[in-house]
Amino acid sequence: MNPGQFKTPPTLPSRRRFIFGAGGLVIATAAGGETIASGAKQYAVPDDPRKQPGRPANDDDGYGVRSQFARTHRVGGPSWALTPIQDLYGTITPSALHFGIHHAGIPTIDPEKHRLFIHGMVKRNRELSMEDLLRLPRVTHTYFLECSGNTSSSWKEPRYNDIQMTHGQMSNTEWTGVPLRIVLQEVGLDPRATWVVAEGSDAAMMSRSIPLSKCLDDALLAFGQNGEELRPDQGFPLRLLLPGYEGNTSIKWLRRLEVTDRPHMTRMETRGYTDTLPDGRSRQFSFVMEAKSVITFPSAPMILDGRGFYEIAGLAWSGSGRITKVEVSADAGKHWTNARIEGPVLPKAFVRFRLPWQWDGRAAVLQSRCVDETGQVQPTQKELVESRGAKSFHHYNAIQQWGVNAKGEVSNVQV
Ligand SMILES: Nc1nc2c(c(=O)[nH]1)N[C@H]1C(S)=C(S)[C@@H](COP(=O)(O)O)O[C@H]1N2
Ligand SMILES: [Mo]
Repeated sequence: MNPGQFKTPPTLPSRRRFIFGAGGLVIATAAGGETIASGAKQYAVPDDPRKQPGRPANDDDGYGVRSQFARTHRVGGPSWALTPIQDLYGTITPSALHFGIHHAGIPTIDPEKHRLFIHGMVKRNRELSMEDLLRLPRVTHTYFLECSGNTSSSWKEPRYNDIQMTHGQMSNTEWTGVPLRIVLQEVGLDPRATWVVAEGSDAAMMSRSIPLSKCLDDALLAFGQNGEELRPDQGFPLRLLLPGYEGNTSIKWLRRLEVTDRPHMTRMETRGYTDTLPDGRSRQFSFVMEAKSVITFPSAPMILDGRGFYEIAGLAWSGSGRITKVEVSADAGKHWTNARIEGPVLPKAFVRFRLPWQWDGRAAVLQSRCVDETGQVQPTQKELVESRGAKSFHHYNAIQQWGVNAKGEVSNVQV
């Protein structure tokens, strides 16, 4: 982890007074000698630029490199890497910072040799090369991807005191691919078909059964990630991308689709990604990700640099469609204020919400609560545990609470 990695944004010096103008515009005024304008030192002109020749444009192998001063990074282990959502500005997850969950490592696949085999209850079996797929009509859409194990540590104590650990298994990407519908229509479906089993070509041959209705709806055979080819971590050269569904179903390194009339009961849908309910029954095939939001600034383990103005910012999303409302509370849920949602508001994609906040230096509890276009309201921890029980692991979408103490230390609390 990165203890103490947070710095107050340099463009937002603390200990300044603010006037709230018409239209919610926040205008800063000088208060004593602590503003940017008052300190000539802070405007120091760099050393003679002629003595610092710039880097040539062609010294990077044709693929850009980030600033040597940039520090934003994933954290993880051999089978997982977490997105640093606390450090990202807008809604798009840079590909190099996309989280990764790999049940048997990241395979190296030559796209020229890769094939997608489609068989089962179809009129014609087909084997498609990447070249075949790249000739088909394609679409580009922005969708979030969230592992249904994201925030699972919050079902019980102790909880991680770090947002990257609690919420880092999610991302929002501009995906490009061929609608799966087009390929299924091309092979011709047996009218009795109801499911499609998708299999990856990693060592685990990870497979999941997907309802045919989803495959004919917005499912993508994706090869593009934020304008370029997929990263190996994300399934290069080809993955299934099921918008709004739990991340596990978006099979990476996709090599086989078997059209069937029943689910296959694979390991990832029996032993994994299934939850035990309070009455002992199992919640299985829980595909759609629930409405969820989280305040990314401030969040644990940041430390606020004194009282004054801060912009609360966060992300909200729902696997059922568009986010319609995000409310923020700074007093543990007693009062709620509508946050500003930045458009465009896309279905099954992150939205960024923001709300100006004057911190008075006293202990506070920050929360965000979202509503989606189907009317789904993000539940409290208590409501969620009451309905799903404490034996659940996946699909944790309760309201996140960040406690701020008088020293400005932000921590993961439940009040
Ligand atoms: N073939 C294959 N597909 C896979 C996985 C895998 O291990 N192998 N991991 C799944 C899980 S658990 C999740 S949450 C998502 C994560 O996608 P990402 O690694 O691109 O973030 O991919 C899914 N698809
Ligand atoms: Mo996952």
